[in-house]
Amino acid sequence: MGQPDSREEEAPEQQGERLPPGQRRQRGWPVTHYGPVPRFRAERWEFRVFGATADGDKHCWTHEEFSALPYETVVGDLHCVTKFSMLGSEWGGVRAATVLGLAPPAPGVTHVMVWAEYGYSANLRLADFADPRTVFATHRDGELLTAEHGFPLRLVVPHLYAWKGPKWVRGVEYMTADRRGFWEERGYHNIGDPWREQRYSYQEEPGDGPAL
Ligand SMILES: Nc1nc2c(c(=O)[nH]1)N[C@H]1C(S)=C(S)[C@@H](COP(=O)(O)O)O[C@H]1N2
Ligand SMILES: [Mo]
Repeated sequence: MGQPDSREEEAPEQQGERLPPGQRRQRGWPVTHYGPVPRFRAERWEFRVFGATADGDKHCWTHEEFSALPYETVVGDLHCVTKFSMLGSEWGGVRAATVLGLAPPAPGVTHVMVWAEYGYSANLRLADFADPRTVFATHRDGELLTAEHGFPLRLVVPHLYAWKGPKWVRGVEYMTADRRGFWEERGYHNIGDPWREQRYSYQEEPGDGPAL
């Protein structure tokens, strides 16, 4: 399963500092998602940016076009709210910031909804989406993603719980107000910062999210 992880050799204290509260380190890469794994059909696939774009238009990329966008790598951890963390993967793909540059949002945009196959969605604050660590990944540690892990494209937002990173992602909606995504409507925290242990919606404070 993948290559040996050079970060295995980290001192335990360093690993500890990288583990958010209540998380334990998982070796290997489990598969976690709701529902079936979609089948990829290149000719039917497109990536869409829509909603409150600066020019009012939808922006679409075919799989071939999206694959030609600048490829960058980001080292980041994956923290599942069910309490395991996979530390130190190198994610390769297109930074969300690149997409924002190619399809700029209108001035009033504060949040985005990231959409995936079968209607899975996750909402993010614009700043979390624009963060340089946020990447639409095609690869992990130099290897193409497998179908179970989101091939052909998944979002990785290393500084938030992993449900904020849809696998099989198909587009982004720019929003001028916040709206809850799939898990955020089903009891999970609207923001999902693992360092603040924002797991469940009952922990939300005023201003953290729209009324349930
Ligand atoms: N489309 C989709 N993406 C998803 C999910 C899902 O149910 N559907 N689950 C999320 C959750 S809760 C986690 S922990 C990660 C798991 O990614 P992995 O299976 O590659 O480890 O995917 C996230 N992305
Ligand atoms: Mo998760």
